Amino acid sequence: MTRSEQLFEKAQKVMPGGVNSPVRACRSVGTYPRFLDRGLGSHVWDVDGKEYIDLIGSWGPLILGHCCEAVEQAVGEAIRKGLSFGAPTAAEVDMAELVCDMTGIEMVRMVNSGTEAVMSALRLARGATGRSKIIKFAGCYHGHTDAMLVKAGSGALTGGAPDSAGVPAEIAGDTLTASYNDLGSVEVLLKANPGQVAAVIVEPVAANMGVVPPQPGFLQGLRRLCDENGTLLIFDEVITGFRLAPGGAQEYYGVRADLVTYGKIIGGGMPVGAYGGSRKLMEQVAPLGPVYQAGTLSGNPVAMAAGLAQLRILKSAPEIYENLDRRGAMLEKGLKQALSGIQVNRVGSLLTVFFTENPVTGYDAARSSDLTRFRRWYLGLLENGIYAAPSQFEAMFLCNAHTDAEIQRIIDCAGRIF
Ligand code: KE4
Repeated sequence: MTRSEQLFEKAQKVMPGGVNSPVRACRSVGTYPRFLDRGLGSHVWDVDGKEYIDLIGSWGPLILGHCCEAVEQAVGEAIRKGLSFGAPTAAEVDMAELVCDMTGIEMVRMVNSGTEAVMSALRLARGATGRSKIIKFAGCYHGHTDAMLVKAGSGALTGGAPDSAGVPAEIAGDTLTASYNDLGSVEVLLKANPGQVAAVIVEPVAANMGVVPPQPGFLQGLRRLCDENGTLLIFDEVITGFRLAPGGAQEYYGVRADLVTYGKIIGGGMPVGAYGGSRKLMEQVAPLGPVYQAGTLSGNPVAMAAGLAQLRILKSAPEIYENLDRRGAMLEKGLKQALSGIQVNRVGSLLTVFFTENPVTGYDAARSSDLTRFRRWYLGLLENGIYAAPSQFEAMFLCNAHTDAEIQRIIDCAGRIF
């Protein structure tokens, strides 16, 4: 038995599925998870000493790679001053000012995960509008807050049904489900629920059904429909924030949301989420306003140090985004040449290979992908020292530490798998 297998055996006795987050269990690709021991730049090593090119990067946070010197140094300095105070610190002000400067939002509140950011933004949208209903999109994932663990209800126009045990039907009933890249499906729901929809929440680039870019006009159309219906537009930028551009998808697509949620990159690898928007909206949040939200470790100084170090580099070096996009394009082109019967969807450094002949512009097309071929793809990459997401419905995350040679190695490997 490998050390990973031994650890997994032990882990399953004391943790549900042996993991602290379901996707890590590798259940959809029929293998055991490789327990990782360390990372450096674009590489990780598992507990058996095997080295991999890392295409997960902790699911997005490590846009500068593992053990980025500036991030490590900032964390080291912060740790020596104390781990947590539960009191305001200068680092939180620096972080808030930097996030507002990079994204164009006026106020921001730090929380501890993307889920918490979404949960808080939804409550704020409901509190600010006095409305209860939320529109989300099938195939988009926004963390595990009850209102987002909802699938389309029986009637297309009726409220949703729980998509997890433990989510009360009453809560699910206030979440309506539309189709990504289908403005008509949003319009129908807004018309069927006049004056009742607090917000539309969307991943500006869907990355949890695999990567599905917004069709031209889709985001602009959502902005228009929300304005016409007094509904708030929430961009869930937990993945796209600070990845597509310093200002995230708002900058990349030139569409402003009313509220934006962040996670992953904002923490530099530490547990950080955030939500923000206009001063008018954010002043509704406690202690100023009636919408309550709180957190013991929100704005934690060590986490702020990591996030600040990473964001400051991203702000100061716009060429990083050109490099990420160039390498993404190189990988996309190479995979399309190496493999047949696939679609490659990419936005910048986010990329997914779908094993289907159909263009993947939405959730149904994504689900038409051949999961048996995907499984072979995943295991073939792993055997060749390439660590990719163990699910068809995730993204590859390129980081600034990936080299052209590594991109070429991934392409060459793809050509050997099939
Ligand atoms: P967290 O609570 O996991 O920090 O963020 C939830 C979340 C919110 N919004 C979007 C668009 C997200 O992608 C996520 C979480 N992303 C997944 C990967 N697709 C995290 C990986 C995991 O669940 O272990």
